[in-house]
Amino acid sequence: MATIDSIQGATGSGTNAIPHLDVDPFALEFFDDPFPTHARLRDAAPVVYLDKWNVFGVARYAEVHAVLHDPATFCSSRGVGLSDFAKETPWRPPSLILEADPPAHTRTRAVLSRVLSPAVMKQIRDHFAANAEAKIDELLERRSFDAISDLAESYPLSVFPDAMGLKKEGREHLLPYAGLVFNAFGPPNALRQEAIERSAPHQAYVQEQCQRDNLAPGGFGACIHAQVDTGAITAPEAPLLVRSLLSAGIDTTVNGIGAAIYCLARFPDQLARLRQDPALARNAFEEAVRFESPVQTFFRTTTRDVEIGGSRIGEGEKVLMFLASANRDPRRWDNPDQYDITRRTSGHVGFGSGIHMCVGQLVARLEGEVLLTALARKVGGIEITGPVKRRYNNTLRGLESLPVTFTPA
Ligand code: OVV
Repeated sequence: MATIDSIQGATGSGTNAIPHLDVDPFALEFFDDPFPTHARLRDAAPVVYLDKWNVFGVARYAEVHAVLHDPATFCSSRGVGLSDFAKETPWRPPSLILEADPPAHTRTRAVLSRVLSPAVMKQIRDHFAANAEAKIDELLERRSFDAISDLAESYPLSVFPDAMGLKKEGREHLLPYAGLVFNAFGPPNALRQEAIERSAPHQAYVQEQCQRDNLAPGGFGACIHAQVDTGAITAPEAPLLVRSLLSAGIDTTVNGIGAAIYCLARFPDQLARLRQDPALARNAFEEAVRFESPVQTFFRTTTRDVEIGGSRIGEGEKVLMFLASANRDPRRWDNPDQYDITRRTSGHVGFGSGIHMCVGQLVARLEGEVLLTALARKVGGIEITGPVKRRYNNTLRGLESLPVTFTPA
């Protein structure tokens, strides 16, 4: 329960006491059903303190948005996980984009923005759409399958590694590597420690595939390396930027697509609405990202004493942003716990917001849109036919198994 740390003056600036909560947002019981605890965190105060990990937390939309939009005060270069890079050695060399602040971030961000631009989406769209249709056709023939392994994983793996320009061999390392990266943002619990213990072969694979010679011409990887020739980045920076796409480009869309299928399976009226109007596919995917928030949390680190939500936080403190909670804050959203594919989703923070907002969001939305478009045209019904199993990760929310039957339209 909330306890009051110190009663300070009720007037004046930045003096509201910050409630301490005994919530562990990286515990398996929390992952099983985070929503009631999100409400508790939001209702406790604009800023809370989590004694379990000695961090501040923001769970309301307004404060999450404020932190995301003040990168000078809430920096990323000390890591966006629990570990403070000013005090601890990172488990891998820091990302040149995720774990960077302006001005360094501005240059690397521009490079990846060009590689994943609207013009590039136009070039890959037809191929991504054809693979989505083929995947839905194949699953309609099988009728019963696992919507996680056979769809949410299988579809991104059928398009993204090829779009990167990766060789065929070794791709089985991609999801374990991403799982490791997202577990590593969390505290030193069993999820993080066991992932790091098993990480060597996955890290070796990724490091090798980031090299210029291992990336096929025309792919995202080769495009990144080509930016060395224009002087935008140095040769040693290119493999690290490829690493960012291999870290963040697959497991995120796996969990985004998994969220969308799980929503449409649980809310058949929304599937019916989507079938009536397949043009809603892109927003149905976006709403699934808001509703489930595949990326649940990120940290920032304060660069100075700062006031937020009427409370003061000192310099060098970790602040945990509950993106998933912001995405269901009733202070911001009508009926936040309803999956509504016609909702005005803009402003959700499932892709973050501000200067670090997902640089791959156009690829994610492309995958989600073309897959849900094919589903809207071809699938008449989705029935959950077996036990739904959750997959546990310190940052990613999604399922291990979702047994379903598709009936044709
Ligand atoms: C957004 C994100 C997640 C994980 C890794 C990275 C980025 C990266 O840049 O490596």
